[in-house]
Amino acid sequence: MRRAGVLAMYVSVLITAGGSASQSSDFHLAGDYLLGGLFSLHAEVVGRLNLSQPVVPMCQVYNLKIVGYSYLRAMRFAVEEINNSSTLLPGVSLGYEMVDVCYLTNSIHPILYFLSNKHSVVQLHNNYTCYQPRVLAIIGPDSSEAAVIVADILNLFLIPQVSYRATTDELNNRERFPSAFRAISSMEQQIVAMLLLLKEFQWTWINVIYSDDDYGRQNLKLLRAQTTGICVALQETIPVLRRGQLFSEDLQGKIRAVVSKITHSTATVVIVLSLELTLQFFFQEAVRQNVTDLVWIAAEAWAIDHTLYNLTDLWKVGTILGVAAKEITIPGFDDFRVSLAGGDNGQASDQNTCNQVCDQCLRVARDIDQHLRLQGERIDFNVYSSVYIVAHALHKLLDCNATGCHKRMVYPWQLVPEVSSVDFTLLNKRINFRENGDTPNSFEIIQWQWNQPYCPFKKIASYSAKRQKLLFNPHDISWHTPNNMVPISVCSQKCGPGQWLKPIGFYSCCFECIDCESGTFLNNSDPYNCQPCPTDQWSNARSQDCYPRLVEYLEWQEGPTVALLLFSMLGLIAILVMSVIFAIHSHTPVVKSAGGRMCFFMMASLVIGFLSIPMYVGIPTVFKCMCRQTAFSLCFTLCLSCITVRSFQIICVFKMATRLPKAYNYWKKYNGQYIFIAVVLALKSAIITTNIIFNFPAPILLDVEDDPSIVVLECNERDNLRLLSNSSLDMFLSILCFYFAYMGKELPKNYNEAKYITLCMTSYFVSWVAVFLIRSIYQGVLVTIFDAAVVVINLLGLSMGYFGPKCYLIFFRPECNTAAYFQTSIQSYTMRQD
Ligand SMILES: *[C@@H]1O[C@H](CO)[C@@H](O)[C@H](O)[C@H]1NC(C)=O
Ligand SMILES: *[C@@H]1O[C@H](CO)[C@@H](O)[C@H](O)[C@H]1NC(C)=O
Ligand SMILES: *[C@@H]1O[C@H](CO)[C@@H](O)[C@H](O)[C@H]1NC(C)=O
Ligand SMILES: *[C@@H]1O[C@H](CO)[C@@H](O)[C@H](O)[C@H]1NC(C)=O
Ligand SMILES: *[C@@H]1O[C@H](CO)[C@@H](O)[C@H](O)[C@H]1NC(C)=O
Ligand SMILES: *[C@@H]1O[C@H](CO)[C@@H](O)[C@H](O)[C@H]1NC(C)=O
Ligand SMILES: *[C@@H]1O[C@H](CO)[C@@H](O)[C@H](O)[C@H]1NC(C)=O
Ligand SMILES: CC(=O)N[C@H]1CO[C@H](CO)[C@@H](O)[C@@H]1O
Repeated sequence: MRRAGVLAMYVSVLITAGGSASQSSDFHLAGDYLLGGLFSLHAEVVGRLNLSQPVVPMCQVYNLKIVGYSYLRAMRFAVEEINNSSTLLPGVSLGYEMVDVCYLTNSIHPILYFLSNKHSVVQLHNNYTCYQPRVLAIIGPDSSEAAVIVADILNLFLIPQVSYRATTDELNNRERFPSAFRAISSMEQQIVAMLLLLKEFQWTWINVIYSDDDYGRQNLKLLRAQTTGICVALQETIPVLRRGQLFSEDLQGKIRAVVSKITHSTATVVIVLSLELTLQFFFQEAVRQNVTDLVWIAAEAWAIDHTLYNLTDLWKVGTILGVAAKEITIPGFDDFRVSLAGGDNGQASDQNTCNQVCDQCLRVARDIDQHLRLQGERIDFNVYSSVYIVAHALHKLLDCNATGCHKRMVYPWQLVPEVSSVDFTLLNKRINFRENGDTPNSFEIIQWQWNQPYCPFKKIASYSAKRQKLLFNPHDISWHTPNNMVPISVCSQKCGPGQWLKPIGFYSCCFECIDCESGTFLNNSDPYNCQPCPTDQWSNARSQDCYPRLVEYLEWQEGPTVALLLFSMLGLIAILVMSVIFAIHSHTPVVKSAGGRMCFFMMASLVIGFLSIPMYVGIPTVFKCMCRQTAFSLCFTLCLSCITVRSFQIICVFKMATRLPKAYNYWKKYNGQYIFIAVVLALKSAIITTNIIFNFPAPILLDVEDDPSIVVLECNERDNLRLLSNSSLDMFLSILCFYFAYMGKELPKNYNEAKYITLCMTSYFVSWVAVFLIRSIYQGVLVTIFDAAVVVINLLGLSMGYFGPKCYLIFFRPECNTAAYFQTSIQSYTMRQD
């Protein structure tokens, strides 16, 4: 049954002549082992195929593609060099069979030819383990599409295939293509290089045009998958001429529309992901429509295409940059390319298959020799290295040593593992398939130059696949712009510092710039949102950072401070002077009636009060806040209680002493006035202590409503309840004071202090009401000034209002300051009473 399955069927391959080549030519070279080469010497542009007959298309009817010939010669050069070499494959001769695939048109026929045996027969088996096809390995073909077609067929036969220009990532698929290798970096690396180029010049707004074929679509897919931070303004296809199709009006119209869209786009950078042939018409149309000053980024496929380079007036379209294979000079190849090696220029008389002829190749190559030399060996090196890869694999397979090889029959599938494990150095370049089945021959960025005929494609940067980096030679690029400025291609200009991006539509590259509000800032890590400043910091509008808020407090050098200090100083001096006067005149009736020793209590407390004024100035500290809360409060209460007691005593002397002599005696005996003062002070101290415990007077930062850039540093005493409890005792004392003053209003003039006390108390009441009001309306330093001013006014009021008139009497009315005078006035009072 199994044998029946192994049906032997013979496929006859169309052959024009039989037998193997005996003479060297561009297409054949006899050897112990043959390599197949697939090159595009012609490309499909003109002519119509005859589709009504099953014949292999003849490439000669198409336009010549001279770079293909250069690649073909590179293979020939490599094979001859290996033959001549005494170290690589010593004693073994390599041969080749090369066929023109004319781009995509003729891919299958050459494969059948390579697969067939000496008799031009491909046997149909189930098991090709022992099958010996014509060639041992295949180099090429050039385009990705053709390479995939060829690989699909070869994967059954496990014939090693090394592509020199097919960048498609499909070939990386080891399961699908176990025997396909690539001597060029992948499409993906090309896209990475392009994106790095965009990034380098900050082009974030781009047009992409791609050919309507596998090459265009695959590249586009890779590009779109990686464009983070880059927006595609316009994405258009360029129609591709199909097999046998002629360039039509319809096609022309489509191209015209694409060019027109590009001219109207706001993006100035155009990425062109297309094979070279499609672009002829496109760029002709671009020139016709006067497209200028754009930046074109060429895919590897057309990056060094000399036919496009030679288009009339193409220089007008702007700057053309391209991702090209690295240039590696092959010594001797330039001369070899145009030499008539082997005495045969390709018109082999014994050709075995069609499309192994190119009458004009050598002549045209010689015509443009100069140009080919200038563009440098890029893909040529890939072809050259492909041949070396196979040769090294064979060298290993044949167990070669320095002098010879173990020549024997080998099957192509035996070569596959050797190819995948090659590792050698060629022209100082390490070659292996360690990474993804690619050789590390990477890309570089070139610029098309029209004004320098000796360097049409100038290298401006090299791409390192390992580091994913472009290394630029600065100043190498000449832009078609005034002052050689780098062209700008952005949807929206960059925002200024402190502006956030408000996206327009769904493009991340198009945005409005909006200023961050004050109190917020823009952290560069998030350009789409302004972030609020920390609470102790502030920012102006359009800020990138916050600064600490301005801390305000009453400063020493300010006008109000100076005035306050001046007044308290004067008050202090006045009190000191008065205390001296009182001390000198302590025996006089005026001093005695004013309270005698008690006056010195009051004066001392007033001195302390005045000394506490500097506590309101400068940076508040816990100590200062504590002083503010205690010093004045205690002093004031002490003074008040003294005055109250003294008023009470006078009333007593005149009224109580006569009516309630017992009570008066008790009062005198137990020093009632000091007990009273002590009790009041104790009460006050208790109130203050409670306040301090419940509301510790530490400095705090307070916001100012009108100006958020400022904070006020002040003592934590803005508690009205506390204020109220603090002054309630004082209030009570004041009211008592008032009451006694009122009761004694008919007393002798020298005992009657009603009007002075009223004055002091009124100023006290008014000022505290004002403090309440000011505190509820204003914030900030003004309140501190006001607090201090109130303290100064009250202290001055007490000292001037109470002690001032007495000093006046002592100095200017000494006649009133006598015991006799007091006696008289008391007598006249008692008389009036009666
Ligand atoms: C195709 O070939 C046939 C036979 O040679 C011929 O009659 C026909 O005109 C050809 N068609 C074209 C389009 O050349
Ligand atoms: C190989 O050697 C021959 C003569 O030995 C020489 O003519 C030819 O140029 C050499 N080929 C290469 C590629 O070196
Ligand atoms: C294929 O043929 C070879 C040699 O004839 C044999 O060793 C091998 O087992 C065969 N493989 C299969 C799957 O039949
Ligand atoms: C291009 O410019 C030329 C001359 O400057 C002009 O004659 C022609 O009409 C322009 N073409 C287009 C499509 O604008
Ligand atoms: C460019 O075109 C001119 C004629 O238009 C031709 O003579 C020249 O050889 C071409 N150069 C290249 C490099 O193709
Ligand atoms: C090299 O290999 C050949 C054949 O395989 C063998 O005859 C010869 O002895 C080897 N020479 C050396 C130096 O190993
Ligand atoms: C800005 O953002 C970065 C990263 O999120 C963070 O490390 C940094 O602290 C931020 N800066 C400010 C001022 O918030
Ligand atoms: C070792 C070997 O076979 N060398 C041959 C390689 O090919 C050239 C012709 O191009 C012959 O001259 C060498 O003998």
